[in-house]
Amino acid sequence: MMKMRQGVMAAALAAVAAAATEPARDYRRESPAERAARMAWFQEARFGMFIHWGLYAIPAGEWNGQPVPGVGEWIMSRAKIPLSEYRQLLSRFNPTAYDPSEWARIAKRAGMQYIVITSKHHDGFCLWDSKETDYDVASTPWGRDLLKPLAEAARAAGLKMCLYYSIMDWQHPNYDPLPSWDAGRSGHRPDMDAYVRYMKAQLRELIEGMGPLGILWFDGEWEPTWTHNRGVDLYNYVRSLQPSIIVNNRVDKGRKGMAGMTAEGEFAGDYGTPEQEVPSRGFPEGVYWESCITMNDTWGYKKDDHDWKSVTQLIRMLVDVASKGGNLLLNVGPKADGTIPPESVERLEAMGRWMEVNAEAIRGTTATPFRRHRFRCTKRPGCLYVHVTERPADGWVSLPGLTNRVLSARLLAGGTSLTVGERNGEPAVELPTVLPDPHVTVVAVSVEGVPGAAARPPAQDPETGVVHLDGEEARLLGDLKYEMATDSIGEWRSDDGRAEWTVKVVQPGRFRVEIEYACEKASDGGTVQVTVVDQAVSGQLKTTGSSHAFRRLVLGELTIPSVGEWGVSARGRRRESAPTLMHLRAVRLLPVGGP
Ligand code: H79
Repeated sequence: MMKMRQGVMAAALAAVAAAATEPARDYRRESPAERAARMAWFQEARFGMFIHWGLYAIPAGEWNGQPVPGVGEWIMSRAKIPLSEYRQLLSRFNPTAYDPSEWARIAKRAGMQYIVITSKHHDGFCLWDSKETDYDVASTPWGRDLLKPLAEAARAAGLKMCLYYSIMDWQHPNYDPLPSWDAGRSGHRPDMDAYVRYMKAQLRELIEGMGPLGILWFDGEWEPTWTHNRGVDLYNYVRSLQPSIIVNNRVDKGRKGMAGMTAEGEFAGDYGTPEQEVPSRGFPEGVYWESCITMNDTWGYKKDDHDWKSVTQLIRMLVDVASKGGNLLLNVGPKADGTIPPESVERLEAMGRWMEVNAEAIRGTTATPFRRHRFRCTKRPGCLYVHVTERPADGWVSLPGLTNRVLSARLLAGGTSLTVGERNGEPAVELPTVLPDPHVTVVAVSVEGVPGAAARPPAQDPETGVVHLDGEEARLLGDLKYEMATDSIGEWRSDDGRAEWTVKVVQPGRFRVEIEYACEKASDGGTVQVTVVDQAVSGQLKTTGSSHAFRRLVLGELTIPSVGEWGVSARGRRRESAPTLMHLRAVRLLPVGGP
């Protein structure tokens, strides 16, 4: 819809006049307390539903009878479809089975706390009746807004309504650049200032029409025409319309690739957005993040994508994310008829059954107190939750370095109380002979105070025999530095850098040595050497594509002759003229053969 009523016009002019007299406020500056209060619901939620829905659900991954590789919502780009052709989908969009209350029920029953739906994806199609364009749901046979009814259903179910909005737009006549595959499109006049006015008008419609919203989830910010200044301005604009709103970091240019966290600097955005990955560890308090993940391999519905993650994988992913202090935004891609694929619904129902029993170990918790633990853990004042995925051979879960007095322990499933004792001088809890939940069995350990843990030096896992040495725990010589952003040791700029560990070995024997590393293209071809006492193993480092993409490399085998404390060190040689050697995340010694 495009007509502008006179009242609306007058209101818009008044707003412009008011904005001109008021000093612009920079919403990036707020006190830690203000920020924490604004982020509180997000921090507690831990689990939300992402919904990718639009015209692309109609072709569902197939164009002119041919399967199109890649994610479904990118079909316009992947199949190089001109707008003149793609827009014909408008006349076929009629989701007669759309039932927003059912969607809200599915999310709620899964244990989710919020919904983020694509109000407009990269293709530019708008799921509400926008005054600013005809390229919207009002121009389809369905003919009416899809978002407000969902907002109402979500709120009725106690869920926060949130919107995704793509900055990149393959349809708008002023977006810059015009999509490369559609160079012959007529009437295109690149003008980012005009396009920004369009975005702002739409965002005002959304916030004023659907509000109050939980999150505005921007995306498609990576093209060079989108600048830091524009990002800051848009962030402030959105916050000025609803000061309490949460805005993800893709509003600005600070996002670091798919790892998604925000770079150092004055970047706008309230939280990091890892995409299709979970960070290797958590972040300091006050750093918020949310991993967005698909259940198969596409965001928008694709009829041929059957690569579904299992319920166990999904539950363990939620636990992994919560144990690191983040949120999981799990995607569904509804079909063109308005139904969520049954494979997604089944999985969400199973997650819901798990959450019914175990939600207290997820919702409202914070990250594990342990630097390193056999199992994922979460905590709240008075309680530590251990998410057990496998029964240790001796049946005890040990809590090395726990600083709190343990009062009691029980399984969340069934409430069975468990024996509390000590193992190897550390507090421990005895598990039943059979774990009741094949996905994750949660042990709730009641403690005095807020669960905390003292650091423990690296030690061999007494059960598996594995020695795991984290980059973060190494003593570093030369210029080496541990970098939190990549969770690895970097700055291997001269060949005298060395990382050293001392590890307590309880089961000596033969070990296979492997490293976990990343290596950017320019540094391809260095060598790395790991030494234990007088034995060395080494290997060639091939590029992993970037300093964020980690891979394992087996270096060889060596023997640790006896029980005791042993020194392990890693060093290397760069290829001549290479800027650096690698990023080293971990060294592992894996027992080979029998014990
Ligand atoms: O909506 C879903 C996808 O359609 C959208 N984001 C999710 C939530 C998405 N679009 N593109 N991509 C995901 C992948 C894009 C990756 C790249 Fe980049 C953009 C590679 C180069 C530019 C991001 C920014 C990664 C590196 C820089």
